[in-house]
Amino acid sequence: MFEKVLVANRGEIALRILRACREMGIQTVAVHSTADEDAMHVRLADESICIGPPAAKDSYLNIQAILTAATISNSEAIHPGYGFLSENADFAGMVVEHGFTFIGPSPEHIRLMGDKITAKDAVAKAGIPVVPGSDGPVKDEKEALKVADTIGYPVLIKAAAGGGGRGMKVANTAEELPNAIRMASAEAESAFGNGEVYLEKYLDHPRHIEIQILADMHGNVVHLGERDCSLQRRHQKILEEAPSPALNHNQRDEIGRIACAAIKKIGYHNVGTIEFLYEDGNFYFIEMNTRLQVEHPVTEMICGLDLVREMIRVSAGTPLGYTQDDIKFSGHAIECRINAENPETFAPRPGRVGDYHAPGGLGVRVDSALYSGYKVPPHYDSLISKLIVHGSNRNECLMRLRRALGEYVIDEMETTIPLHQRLIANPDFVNGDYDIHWLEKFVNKE
Ligand code: MV4
Repeated sequence: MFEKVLVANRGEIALRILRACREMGIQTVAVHSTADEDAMHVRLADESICIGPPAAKDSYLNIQAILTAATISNSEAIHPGYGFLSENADFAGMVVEHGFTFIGPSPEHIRLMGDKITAKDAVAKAGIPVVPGSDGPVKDEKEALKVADTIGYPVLIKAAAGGGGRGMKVANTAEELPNAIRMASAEAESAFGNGEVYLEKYLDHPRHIEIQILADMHGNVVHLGERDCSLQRRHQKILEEAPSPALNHNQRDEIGRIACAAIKKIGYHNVGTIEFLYEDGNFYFIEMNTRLQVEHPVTEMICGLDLVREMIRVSAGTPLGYTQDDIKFSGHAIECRINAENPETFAPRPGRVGDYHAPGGLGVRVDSALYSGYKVPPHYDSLISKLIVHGSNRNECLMRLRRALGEYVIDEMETTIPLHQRLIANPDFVNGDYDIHWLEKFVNKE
């Protein structure tokens, strides 16, 4: 096992990783920007190194500074967390070239899944169902019209370098298609420097369901069930739950088996998430995430597994030591993302936290780097706390969640807690009756 790990991240996820390391007897190194001198992750680590000024591009995205910090601290491995450099294949490659272990998949697999076209092609060949569409990039208008004619309108034009919804355009008719392609391609070119686009059948009322997988470097692969992440606003997830209210055991087992077989075939190792759209009983692959995700705790709560510990173990070359039959799902978990934002406009509201008290008690977990007097800096994302609640079933989970949300004290800050309180009182949500468009309508009407 590693003796010392550098955590190339900040906020709650840095704490999450530091905690796993401490439990494993691994020494830790925090890196931080000048804006984060008083941040909790700096205090919780064994050592800390300042890597640059507040702007992320000069600190948490500064590859040279991070590699230098790893060198001078004598670290063996680097955990990237989520966001920042976590899905940067060049960074993963440089980490390895400098003699460190990247706690994550190989640079090749990050690159393969980072391009949405090569990702879709690879998983389709490995047996995963994908959305009907173009076979690779669309070269020109003529080809696009032909594909659209075969699959039927409406169609969605997506950027190969996209993800997170950027560079997507819907075309409802053949008349709309040429302009939609030009616009999607131009947007992708300016945002990513890659104007390549592909075409898919537009699904109009899907759920977003993602499968968590875990694979070691010896060909052992397990899935840890699914998360329903349909509740999003402008491609930002607000609340996630596991299991999905829309799936039964047989559907879970089947898509899980398909996912594991594909992961094995692709030779992928470490944690990963296979994202699907789920509509009218069918799964359609959209993307694969090659990182630890924000919402990983809901999976941990229902399978009783420490995903960060597992990803560190497999990165060190340790075999999983268990099989799919050993994974037992228990109860229901929901995560609420608490952001330092106005709960109506979602405008960021950084600033100083007054009195602070986090919820607790049976089945309640709070992943957060907040403390009383902490100044939430304006330079990074606005996630300040994740409330994760577990219950023996969905109803118990909801009752507990309502109770826990009421316990939060985050004085002198605007947060999205009131939004969550309204959301979990809504009958559609209580019934699990929602798709990817439901939350936008909910926040726009109330
Ligand atoms: C789609 C889709 C409908 N049909 N693909 C949005 C971001 C990217 N991850 C994929 N996205 C979508 N792809 C087809 N063929 C609808 C979306 C989509 C979406 C997906 C998941 C969660 C929220 C969403 C909100 C709007 C659109």
